Amino acid sequence: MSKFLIAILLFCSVTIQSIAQTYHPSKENIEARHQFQDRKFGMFIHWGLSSILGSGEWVMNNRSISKKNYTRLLQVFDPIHFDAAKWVSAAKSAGMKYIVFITRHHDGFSLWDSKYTEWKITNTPYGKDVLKMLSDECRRQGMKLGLYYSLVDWYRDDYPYETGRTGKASGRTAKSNYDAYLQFMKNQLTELLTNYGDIMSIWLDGHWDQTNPEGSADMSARIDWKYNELYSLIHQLQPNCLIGNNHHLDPMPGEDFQMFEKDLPGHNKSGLSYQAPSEEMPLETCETMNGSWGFNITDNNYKSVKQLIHYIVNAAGLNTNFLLNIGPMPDGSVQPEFTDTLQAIGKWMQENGETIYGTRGNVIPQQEWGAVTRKDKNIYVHLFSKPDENYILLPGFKEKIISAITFKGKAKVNFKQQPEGVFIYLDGIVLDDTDTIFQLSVK
Ligand code: JFZ
Repeated sequence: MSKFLIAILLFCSVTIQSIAQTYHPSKENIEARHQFQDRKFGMFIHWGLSSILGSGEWVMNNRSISKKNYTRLLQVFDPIHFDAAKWVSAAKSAGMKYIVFITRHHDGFSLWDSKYTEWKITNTPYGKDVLKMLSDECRRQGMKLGLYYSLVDWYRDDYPYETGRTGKASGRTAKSNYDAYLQFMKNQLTELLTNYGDIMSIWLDGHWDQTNPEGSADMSARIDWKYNELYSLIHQLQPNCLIGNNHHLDPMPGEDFQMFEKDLPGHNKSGLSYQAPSEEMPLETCETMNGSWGFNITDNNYKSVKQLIHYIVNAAGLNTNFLLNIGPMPDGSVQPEFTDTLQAIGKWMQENGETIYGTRGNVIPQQEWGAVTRKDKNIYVHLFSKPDENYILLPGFKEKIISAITFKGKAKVNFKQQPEGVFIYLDGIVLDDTDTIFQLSVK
């Protein structure tokens, strides 16, 4: 081959690649992103066969359960107290504006009546399509619905388990076949995006199974996931469905929001968030109410109402949605520790939601004392605890403030605008134990 021809071929392949990597979200998709950001607070639901064992959703992997043994759960699953209306009402009364439901976790079990597998809810004694009931109920109650879909599969032979980090005790011996597995995922995603109405988001998870552990220097994937094929299928089926992928890396072309796990963007206490927050995309972070996603019978490490309210506010201050998880029990009911906390959060959101919903963050850099949100001409300053001084400073805030009041009670608050920022004086103000909110109005 002549050098010229090689050069042309090289040029073509580079251009084709860069075409595949450019993604121009549609107008309705951009609009859906804004609406998603306005919603701010959602409910994550981890539930499935694994719930029966009361040991979290990774139990198959963590207890090295083979496929053969795990399959026994199929004849046991009978969630007689599952009531979609109760779940959706619980989310609604907590002030949550969307639900993200696990349709298929790493154990590969489908919680809907999929044509493409026998490993599904309709083959349990329960026999009913819970996703159908949940999506109908969401529509009835005006709740948006997103779907979690696992990329890693501990059950199927065609998933490239040989190069995967998890699901090693499944007992699989057949050679995997990613193309077949990809087709299976496409078929299933097509069902999910065709038979259950408008889907707000597809929440993918499992990329990390094919990489070195988080924080390694080399984070390249051991398989080509062909995300462009999955992503374009999703966008083709529902253009305003937002794609997020829990790969814990920088956003990839075709994705519509960036997610964080068990941390605020820019923080990495959990060791799962090395990625820098995107400045263009909506952000979301998810967190558990105790320490577990799926039902865990010994996990009593519940977060307090106050902690979770601070999480919502801090997230909003960082322009981030908060997706708070429940792991319902195997019978479909939700334990009172969760429902009580959700009720209390809901009461707070009812009184103070105006300072959260529809706001945007990053008004000032993150502060020790709390967080700041903004909607149009209103700046909401959230103070969590009494500072050492009798004031707080909003560093670098330059816009002209015309009034400052307490959000609750609307009492006048003293403030001073200086070159270094805005001082809000706390003398004479009764501080709230959870969050004292000041409302500043700008010109
Ligand atoms: C993932 C899931 O594995 C988990 O079960 C849950 O659904 C959560 C929301 O998302 O969390 C992860 C992701 C990656 C690792 C661990 C947990 N990892 O790389 O070790």
